[in-house]
Amino acid sequence: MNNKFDKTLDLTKIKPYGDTFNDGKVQISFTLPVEDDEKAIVAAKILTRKMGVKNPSVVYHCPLDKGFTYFVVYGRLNQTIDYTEIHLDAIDKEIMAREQINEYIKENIERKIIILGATTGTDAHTVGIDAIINRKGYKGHYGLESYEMVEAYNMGSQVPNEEFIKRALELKADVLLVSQTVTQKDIHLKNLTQLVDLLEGEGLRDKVILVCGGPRITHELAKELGYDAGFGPNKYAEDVATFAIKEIVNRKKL
Ligand code: B12
Repeated sequence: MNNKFDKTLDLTKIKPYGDTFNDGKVQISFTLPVEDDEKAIVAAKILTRKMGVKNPSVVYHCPLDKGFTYFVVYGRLNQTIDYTEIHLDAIDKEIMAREQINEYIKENIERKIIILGATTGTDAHTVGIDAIINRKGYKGHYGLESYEMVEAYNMGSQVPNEEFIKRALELKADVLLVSQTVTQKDIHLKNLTQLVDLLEGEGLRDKVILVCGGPRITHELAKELGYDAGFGPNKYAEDVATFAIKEIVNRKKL
């Protein structure tokens, strides 16, 4: 056994790990709008050095289209971060199963809860909201429509915020679920905050549990935008249902 390698785990100074512990090795990929040639490789190295990466080496490059080149660059980072300094406002990690959720609602809320969901604004991605709401669910996790104690409605995609709110009022929804694939220069973040503003304008914001989700959504981002919670990839109906029912019960206690 070779003992010359650093094996120290110091959570106040963590850095990336590639080949051996604390070696700082990273792999970065990006595209530059130039032809795939020797000059482009030098450009990729200069750019990576500017990112703070030491000894960059271009290990892969290929033309994506005329005038566009894709690169993979390896290198080393000296920077460290203090992992112990990161404090998140995290969502409860104990996720209930569908049956437990139904039982919890029966015992603590004593009526069906009403959940309305949509992909709002210009966003056309429907698969995320369908995964959460539609009966068949996603990856073996049944959707909210299959929950005995949940009345779930899915408005689909490209739903204007005003229409979403109108339907929420008609249904007297307890929980609003918004799916958003944040892209196109962040126009979707503006759409998410517009919904919060409109709900506040209607005096509804505190009366509903407002949750968003999508491939680039984190709980932290959702809170920043004025939502009660946010869910990203690998989250399913039971994650959001557990959060929502606990939140309904907590609010009743206040
Ligand atoms: C299918 C697809 C499309 C289809 C959508 C059709 C449809 N009916 O949905 C079409 C062709 C319309 C499309 C269009 C575009 N797309 Co598109 N699309 C995809 C693709 C291939 C799959 C997305 C998907 O269905 N994922 C599966 C679902 C289940 O995953 P999910 O949405 O993340 O949902 C999970 C979680 O996020 C979470 N979740 C999601 N919503 C919610 C909501 C709540 C309340 C909760 C609790 C949880 C939750 O739960 C789900 C299950 O775990 C992805 C690439 C990829 N492989 O992911 C690109 C992708 C999402 N699209 C992308 C882009 C850029 C676009 C366009 C802007 C392209 C363009 N320039 O025109 C347009 C936008 C059009 C518009 N107006 O919105 C980018 C987004 C980049 C980014 N920043 O993240 C991706 C990642 C492709 C890429 N690599 O560039 N797209």
